[in-house]
Amino acid sequence: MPDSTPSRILDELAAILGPRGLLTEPADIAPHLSDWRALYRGAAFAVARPASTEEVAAVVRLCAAAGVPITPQGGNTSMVGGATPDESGRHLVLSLARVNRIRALDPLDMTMTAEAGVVLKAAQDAAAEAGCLFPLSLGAEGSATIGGVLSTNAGGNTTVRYGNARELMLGLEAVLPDGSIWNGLRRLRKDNTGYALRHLLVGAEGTLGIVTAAVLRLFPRARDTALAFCAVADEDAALALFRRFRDRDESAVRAFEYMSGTGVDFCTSHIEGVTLPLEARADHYVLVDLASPRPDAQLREMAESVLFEAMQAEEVTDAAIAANEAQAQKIWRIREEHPEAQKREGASVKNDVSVPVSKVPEMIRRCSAALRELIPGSRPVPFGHIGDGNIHMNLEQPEGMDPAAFLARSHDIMDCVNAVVRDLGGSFSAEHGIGRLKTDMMEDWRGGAELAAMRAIKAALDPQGLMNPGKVLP
Ligand code: FAD
Ligand code: 2HG
Ligand code: ZN
Repeated sequence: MPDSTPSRILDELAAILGPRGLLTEPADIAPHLSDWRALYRGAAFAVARPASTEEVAAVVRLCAAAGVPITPQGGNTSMVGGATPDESGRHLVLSLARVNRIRALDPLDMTMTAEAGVVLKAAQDAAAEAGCLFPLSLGAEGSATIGGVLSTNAGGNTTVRYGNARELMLGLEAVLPDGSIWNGLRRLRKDNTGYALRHLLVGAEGTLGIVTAAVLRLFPRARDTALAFCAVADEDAALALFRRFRDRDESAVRAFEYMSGTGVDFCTSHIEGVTLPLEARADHYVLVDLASPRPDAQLREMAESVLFEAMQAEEVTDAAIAANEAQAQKIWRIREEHPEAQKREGASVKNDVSVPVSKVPEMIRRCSAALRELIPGSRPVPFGHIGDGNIHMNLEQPEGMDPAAFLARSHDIMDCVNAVVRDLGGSFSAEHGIGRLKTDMMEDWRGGAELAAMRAIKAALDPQGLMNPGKVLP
């Protein structure tokens, strides 16, 4: 650490943050040093927990003057090691957990101004209390924060209807790498005033500054809903069913999720309370979630009619429609528990990929065959957001194989999937981001003019390279 010793920095941090705002004991710091997947274990000399934008700015200014690298952290649910510091011990982890007020909610503007540390579920609840909807929804919503979902441009289950986090953001407040506060909390639907700085920070994974608050878009709440869980003949049938629902009423399709038989088997065998709502097991399933702000939308009737047609066409082989909200939530668990169930089954390698929606069936089939050939006995577990072309093309270890030996093949597995994805015009990183896990793929996929422009932006905004170093850019 140049010039200033850690103890000097610690004194100055303590003066800014007070006793509740600075963690230095190893036991207190430990939960901030590893990721949800346990892929990385880093080190940090302290965790700063500022309680306001001004405190964030003071910490960033101090670090900029002292040359201290910062790892921003929200709910620490990153799937790519994005919020974990490296092993050097030189980093300060900057947790936004205490910058967590909802500053304003306006049902006429249909906006909410929320600070970065507001947990996604709390933002959803605040919108619901005001009779509105904040639609971003993902399995980690009980921990992930507004700052985190914007910094990763998270997608989740409702992208098909409402877009990614980026589309749900109108304005932003951030602390830039020099410690200056940029207040761009504008509640405007139209605002063409030069470069869209807010969109640069969204998806930057903390490498261009610290998001401290955002203006989020709200929507009318659902007054009619219906949820169906279906066994489908194959991947093409899943897509054909998506098209049937979309053609009937695109605006009603809130989520359309695919699951393989293998993944659902893992959930029903490992997760308490998760059961199959159908009579027989199948190799392919789809969850269809319909919602409308119109109380008379008759979505249950619509679902029944579309499923009847799909059954006659032999696309759907069996289906259950939730009778009430409790049943709907129970069915959603089959989908949401996929990451946890895969963890309990053993070691797995994740491939968060996207292809044009029309190519999803081919992608799943080609990847599954190639992966089985690469590692005999391995179990492909494709699942996810088929309605927007983003499938988690994950691979579970063969039964009985040493997990470490399986994980040693991670790069071969990712390369195998990525070769197919590239051939189909897709992306190697759909919604989880690059973090630390995928930096070495950036040159290959985004090299040339695109990566050069990204590096120029990074150098202009963060010339010392102190904001989340080692992430995103190789
Ligand atoms: P963190 O994990 O703390 O950080 C994520 C990245 O953002 C890091 O690079 C960090 O440095 C940076 N960062 C965090 N806060 C700030 C800030 N205020 N300013 C600047 N940078 C910041 N993701 C999806 O897209 N869709 C899903 O469906 C989905 N499902 C998930 C299910 C489970 C069970 C889990 C564990 C994760 C899932 N994720 C999903 C991944 C993860 O939840 C998202 O990436 C989420 O957006 C991360 O939010 P967070 O607050 O936990 O951020
Ligand atoms: C989901 O959609 C998340 O559940 C996690 O994006 C995906 O575990 C995964 O691979
Ligand atoms: Zn996902």
